[in-house]
Amino acid sequence: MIPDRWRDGEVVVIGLGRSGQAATRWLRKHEVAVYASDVADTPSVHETARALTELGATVTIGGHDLDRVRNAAVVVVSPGVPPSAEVLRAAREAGIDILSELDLGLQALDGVSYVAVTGTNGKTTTTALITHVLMAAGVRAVAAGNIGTPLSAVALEDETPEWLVVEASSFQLHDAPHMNPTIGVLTNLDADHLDRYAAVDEYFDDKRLLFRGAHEESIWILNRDDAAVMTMAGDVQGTHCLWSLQDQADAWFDRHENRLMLGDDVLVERTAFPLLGDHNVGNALAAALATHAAGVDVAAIGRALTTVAALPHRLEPIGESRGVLWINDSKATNVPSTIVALRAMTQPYVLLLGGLGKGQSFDSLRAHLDLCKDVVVLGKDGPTIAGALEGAVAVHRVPEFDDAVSHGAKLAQAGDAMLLSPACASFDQFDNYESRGNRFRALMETP
Ligand code: UMA
Repeated sequence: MIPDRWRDGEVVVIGLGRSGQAATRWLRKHEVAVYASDVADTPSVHETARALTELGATVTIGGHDLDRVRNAAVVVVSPGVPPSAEVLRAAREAGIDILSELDLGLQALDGVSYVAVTGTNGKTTTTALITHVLMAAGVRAVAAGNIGTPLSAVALEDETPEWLVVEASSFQLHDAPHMNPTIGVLTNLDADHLDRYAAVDEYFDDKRLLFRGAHEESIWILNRDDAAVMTMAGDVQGTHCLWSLQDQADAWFDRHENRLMLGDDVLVERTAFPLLGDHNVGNALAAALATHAAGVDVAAIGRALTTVAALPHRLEPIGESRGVLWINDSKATNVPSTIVALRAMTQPYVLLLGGLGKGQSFDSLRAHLDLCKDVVVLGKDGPTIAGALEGAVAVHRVPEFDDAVSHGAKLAQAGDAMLLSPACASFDQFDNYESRGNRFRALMETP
């Protein structure tokens, strides 16, 4: 798949996180000349630079050589680099093609059937559920993309999977002209990433790119309860399969009988599916439709859904301390995700909110605090959240994360839950949401 043009010149890789490293390794394995660079100048980027230099790549850190970028055969970009970055502007102005690492991976894995999953929330869980069901049915499936393993890293493996399950973020879809999944899933659409996009429509435009390769054989798995999803998918070519929590659909939740259905067939009793919250019922219905379309029978899907575990940092019950159930939902980095968690709660709870907001309003949280006893607000945007919740619930302002957790733990009583579902990114106090969730767990274990 490597065009002669790339071999004649130099491929430029921007960003040396997981994506940039995997892309560089894959290109070097195929003996393509690579110039890779990162604006950061940290010990870990130094270590990456050393390893990639050993493979024959030219690497600079602490900035990008824009002249080299302007002469690239193609630019491969990491998802964390915004289109507005100077380096990408320079490439665009010089007329250089820009591909996301995801697109490079799709090309490298050409011929492998794949499910692509996108949406504002639920895409990681849905990706994991689809992979779990396929694997339980004996299919060699691999989850990749935004869920953590770059596609180029999958392409580096000796064994090619039978099915790929690709979680695609809007950032990755932005420069992915080869996106053309066998099965595509759109979980839901809501405002997000307003720190990167000037307006919600711009963000939705990137999500729409899931459908860019649509053709008659495409299969689309869509959330019928989400009007924005139905509008976006509208008359996209291919077969549309719908799931609903409200009404009968191709896959649906029979609330009366408390069971998940695929058409007229019972998939699984709700009580036998271990994940908390209606939203996870929706994720399971989407996964059931996707895996059924991939050839797994109803009974095997139902069995597999009884053996799933909560993903780390996603509404994950992590243990009990003095009769209080601690729930780690650190992955909830936006308001809609936190609302989903609040709606899943079935016992009184103390809520930890705050961190670095993404520009959206926190007012909509007020309507979902029925079982919430106290809110502890923390981090850079804690004061904004406190202002938004004023009068709706008791609010305690404790800026530092550790102090906020120990304050929350003092407020919670036996029978309550302690819920970390921050509605904010973690970058004001942590490297990422995983570190924040891990710290929460550590504080539970050593009160
Ligand atoms: N950088 C530059 N120049 C710039 C700007 C940034 O060199 O002008 C550098 C940064 O210093 C950084 C790198 O570019 O080193 C960007 O790396 P990255 O953030 O893309 O990191 P990766 O490790 O490659 O992780 C990415 C995804 N990160 C983002 O989308 C922000 C990971 O999703 C994904 O798991 C991984 O690829 C593998 O596919 C994380 C994420 O937060 C989980 N995703 C967002 C979300 O879920 O909300 C979209």
